[in-house]
Amino acid sequence: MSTNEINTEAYWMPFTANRAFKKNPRIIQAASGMYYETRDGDKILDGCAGLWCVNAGHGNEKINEAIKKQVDRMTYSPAFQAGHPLAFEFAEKLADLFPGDLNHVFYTNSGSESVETALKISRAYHKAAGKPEKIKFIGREKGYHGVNFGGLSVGGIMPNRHTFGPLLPEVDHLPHTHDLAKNAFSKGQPEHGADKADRLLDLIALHGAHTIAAVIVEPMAGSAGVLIPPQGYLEKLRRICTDHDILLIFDEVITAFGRLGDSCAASLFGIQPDLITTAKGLTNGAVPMGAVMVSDKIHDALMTGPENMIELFHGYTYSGHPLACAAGIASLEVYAEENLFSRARDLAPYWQKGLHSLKRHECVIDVRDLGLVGAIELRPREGQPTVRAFEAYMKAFETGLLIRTTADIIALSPPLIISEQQIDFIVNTLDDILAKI
Ligand code: PXG
Repeated sequence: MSTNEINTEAYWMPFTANRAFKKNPRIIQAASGMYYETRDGDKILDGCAGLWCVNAGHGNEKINEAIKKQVDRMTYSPAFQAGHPLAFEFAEKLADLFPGDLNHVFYTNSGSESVETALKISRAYHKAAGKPEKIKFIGREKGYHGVNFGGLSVGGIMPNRHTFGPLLPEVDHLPHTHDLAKNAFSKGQPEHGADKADRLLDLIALHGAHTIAAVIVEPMAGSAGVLIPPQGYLEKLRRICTDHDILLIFDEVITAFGRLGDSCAASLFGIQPDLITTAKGLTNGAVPMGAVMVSDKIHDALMTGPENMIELFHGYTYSGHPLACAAGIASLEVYAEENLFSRARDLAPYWQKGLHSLKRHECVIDVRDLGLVGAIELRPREGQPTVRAFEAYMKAFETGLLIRTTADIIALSPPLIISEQQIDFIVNTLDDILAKI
């Protein structure tokens, strides 16, 4: 059976140019380790770990076995007023993995739901702590926090927002930190831009700290095209938030579980947020799941009132789903057994060197990297934004490499099991393509 025998009409695909796609569908039918297999039998090297989620590679046997075992035992149990063993076991392991007093786990089913959950918990916390007027959220330009209304409101990517307004009121934004004039071709964290965090002081002066519940940022912005935090920037945000009793939420849907060479960005940078949102690598992408890591301070403030009363009126039918918990526990075991977080850290210099060699192409205006994340920013063609990058995407796919593009930026985030030879393949393939586009 070939691709053109699939009827593509009924499926409205997410974040996809549906009409163009359906004229020339790219159908993936299997995946193993670092590779996809198309319906035409071609092997494609996964340069993006799925959508930043398959950190241990595709079809990991241990994770698959854990899911299969749980399928035979129990595929669902009620999430409200009852629990199953794996949900508690997984929470304990996550509390051990995340830094400091982030000892409490609220399960969701996606990154978007993790963001909504963290925003709601922030408001609930201040209410419980006797400061009900602290309700405002501060996001950031170019931020991506999923697609639900809270996440869209604190997010800062215009096309995602503009069709769907009005969004949440009581939201303001920090400036983004992208600065090609000062930071182009930085290796790792760029030098300039920590002062952008001072804009939080301006927003505090404008709105009053007594009205602000939380600041939410991606420690490294992924979707907007890989924006690495300038040196000292996140530290400054932390200090200002602490000084003004504002909660700091790190949205680590992309950065948690090894992507940057540590368990999460908070650990890598040694900065303690009050909440961390996760998803994706939480289950190696095998079963949809998200989780919010919550500090003792916030959790304890909400564990009040009569003991027979629900403390937080929030949750999902599938919170802590048994199959997701089974996949999540096995994923953490695989990450530990295969030392994947330190593997990412050890490979990072090789990765960095390869990517930065692409600087020589005339169309390349920036190369960025951190851990096993990379971005190559292309000069947009005159009057045709995004076209050059999408051409690179198509050429890469035809050559057997899957990349992501956003605007004119190529984003790379391979599974952490990648070998040096496979890094060479990515770099050499892009080298050929960048010479032609
Ligand atoms: N927060 C962050 C920081 C994210 O990166 C979400 C929330 C939402 O997660 P869900 O599970 O609801 O999709 C994300 C998701 C890309 C890309 O290639 C990025 C995401 C999703 C799909 C593609 O840039 N990030």
